[in-house]
Amino acid sequence: MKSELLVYIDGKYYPKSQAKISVYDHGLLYGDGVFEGIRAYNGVVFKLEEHIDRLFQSAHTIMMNIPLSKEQILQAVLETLRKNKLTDAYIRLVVTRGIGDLGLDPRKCPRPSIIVITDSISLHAGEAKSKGITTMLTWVKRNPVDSTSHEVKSLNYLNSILARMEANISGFDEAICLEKNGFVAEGVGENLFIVKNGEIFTPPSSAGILSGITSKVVARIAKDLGYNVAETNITPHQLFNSDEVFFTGTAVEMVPIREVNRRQIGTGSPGPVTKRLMAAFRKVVRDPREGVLVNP
Ligand code: PXG
Repeated sequence: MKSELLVYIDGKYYPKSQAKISVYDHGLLYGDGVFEGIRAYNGVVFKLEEHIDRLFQSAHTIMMNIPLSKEQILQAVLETLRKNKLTDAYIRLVVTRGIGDLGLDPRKCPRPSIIVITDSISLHAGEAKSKGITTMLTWVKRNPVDSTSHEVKSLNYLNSILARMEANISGFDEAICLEKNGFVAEGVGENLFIVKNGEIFTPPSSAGILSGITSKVVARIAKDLGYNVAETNITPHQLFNSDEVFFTGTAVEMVPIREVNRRQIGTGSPGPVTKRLMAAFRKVVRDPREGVLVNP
């Protein structure tokens, strides 16, 4: 029998079935905490330092002092992977506000808890990547920047979960959220790009979206290949009439979108720019210079 995966919680390692935190943890009671989703490819943790930087930025905004340094967090991630003998993995790094009382005041929580889950992943997502996925614009607006927006990668994902549920019950693969003025924002856990006349556009951070690590890499790849890439407001009409549309994100990597609210995008199959960027992206994620080695 395969032994259970080990989970890091506050400096100790527990088998998955015993990896538990308190019901008084404000991460559970109020969604008070921050997280990162990270991938390792072939013994390299892709953009690990960037993910840890973003984790600390999220924590800074919610005024939570992570009780370890960035280097200590990085070592905890690597050690968890090594203990589990994982070279290709999905990593969930979570920092909760910690144990408090039954009131939302975070001053009652003396010490945040740090959790590192490393699990195996299947690298091939089936037909989604070769054929593209169907999407819908939902009524669930992305929270604005003067609210609990997705700029902070917090444990509050109900906004995304509501949007995803609408896609599920309507028979679409994924949802796309608009921001409060009606411009296109992002997917539930993915950033969005469109291609029009050979140029590439993506929504600005004023849309209340997460500043994606994958989207930054994809934009850089596109620029290196000679494409113009610009952040700009995108209307639903512009989205429907794009030549190509795709999502980026740690979980989905890059995935083409072939339909939005039953409007076919381009030819209805992944376009040449998307395919070219996907091929380049596949190489970049396996480049040791783009991440941190699990076994240095
Ligand atoms: N927008 C939001 C709201 C996200 O949560 C992204 C964009 C893409 O960002 P990155 O940095 O990953 O390129 C995310 C990331 C999941 C899952 O389990 C979701 C994310 C990351 C990892 C796993 O669906 N969201």
